[in-house]
Amino acid sequence: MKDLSPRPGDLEPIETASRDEVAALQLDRMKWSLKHAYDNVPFYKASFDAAGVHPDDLTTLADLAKFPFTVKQDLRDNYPFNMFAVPREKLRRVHASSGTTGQPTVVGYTQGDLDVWGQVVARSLRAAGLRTGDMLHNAYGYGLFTGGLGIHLGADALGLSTVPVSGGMTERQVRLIRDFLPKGITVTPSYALSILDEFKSEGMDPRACSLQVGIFGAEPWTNAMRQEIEAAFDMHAVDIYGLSEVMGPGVSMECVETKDGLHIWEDHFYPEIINPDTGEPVADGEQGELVFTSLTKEAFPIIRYRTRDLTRLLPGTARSMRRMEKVTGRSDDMIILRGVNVFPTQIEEQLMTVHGLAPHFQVVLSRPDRLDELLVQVEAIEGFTSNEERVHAAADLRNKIKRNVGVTVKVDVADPGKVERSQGKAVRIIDNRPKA
Ligand code: DLL
Repeated sequence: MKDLSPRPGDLEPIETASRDEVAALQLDRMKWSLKHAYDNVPFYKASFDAAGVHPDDLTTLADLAKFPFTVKQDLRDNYPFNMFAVPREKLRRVHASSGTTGQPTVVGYTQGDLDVWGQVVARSLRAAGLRTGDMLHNAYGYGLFTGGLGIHLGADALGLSTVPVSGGMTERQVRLIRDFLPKGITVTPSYALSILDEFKSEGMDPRACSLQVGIFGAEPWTNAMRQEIEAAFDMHAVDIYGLSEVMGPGVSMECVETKDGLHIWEDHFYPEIINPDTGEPVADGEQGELVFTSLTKEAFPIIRYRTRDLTRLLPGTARSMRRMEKVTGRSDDMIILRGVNVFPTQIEEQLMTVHGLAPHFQVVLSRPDRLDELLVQVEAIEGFTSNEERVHAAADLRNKIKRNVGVTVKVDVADPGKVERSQGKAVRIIDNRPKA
């Protein structure tokens, strides 16, 4: 793999500023953001008043803990535009969740917000090793989802040659990579695997393609998956995180030279980790739920938003900003199987170690009697056809999950191509249990 580390002069001053400088900037901006939300969004005025706090009560960063949380339901209740702090005419863009599981949530951006978004995504793409003039194959979905257009904004700001291919039409993805010779690809890790399959089925060697770095996010993925993808494509694989409510992609980013977790762009997004049961903040280094407060957003300020993502905060390394560890899962993706907490990423981690199994899987929950059952549906790799070998691989995975995750599951090894493919975020959990 090529060395893509930054060169002297590549970074913005804030990326290497002292912690004191970062904290001073954060305090100024946080005061502004709380006041902006309180003065312009009736929801925040009501929620601060109900909690007996006022923006003037914030004199240190730690005072933020006095302020109430914001949750997804608050956004739903204020559908479509009641969370906005600026008149509708000031919006230059709206994005929304797909709304497949209820009322969609809507987010909006002023021109100033789009400029900041472009800047943090440009910073993220640069942290991955891309430079002005490089070509980027952007396979995140374009549309209401923030992935495609958010990455595009940053690619424009950095001055990349962007191929806005969006998700889907996998054969065309491979053809364009082959013909255009992009240096980077932005895509969900699960869809990257579909692209990999397509390379192989066309008899092309993915290691010989032009890609030097893949920028993967929008869903959880493991370090085991990183190794698999890096080996398959002979390219770097780095993690990008974000959520629409806070901005979109580019809230935090892993640096290609260290690959040790994601630096949060703390000059714009203030992170906290809380105990998800009590809501109390926990110290850096401790696991919990990630909470964000926007520091500069104009159209859609967001105060103490509970992401449901589980991680911990770590000190900066390649940049001054603190890191978050790879997200292991969302509290609402957590399966509680006969009393044990299980995340799909833990299953992924185990199956990557079993010979003969492909990294395509789904977890099917059912309740045949009164007890929940978990079936891992996974695919055999091409050529792994003998029934005996498959039975052996299934038993191996079952044992590893029992030993390392602590639950008894069933495993079904299917033919290659049998597990449904995603073109964006993978659907990992199929819950067939009767609804209460
Ligand atoms: O997924 C934004 C994004 C697009 C991030 C492209 C990275 C790349 P939402 O659709 O609002 O926004 O979904 C946000 O996706 O709360 C996490 O649960 C999950 N997620 C996003 N990035 C990661 C990641 C975009 N790198 C939700 N690792 C978040 C794990 C991630 N989970």
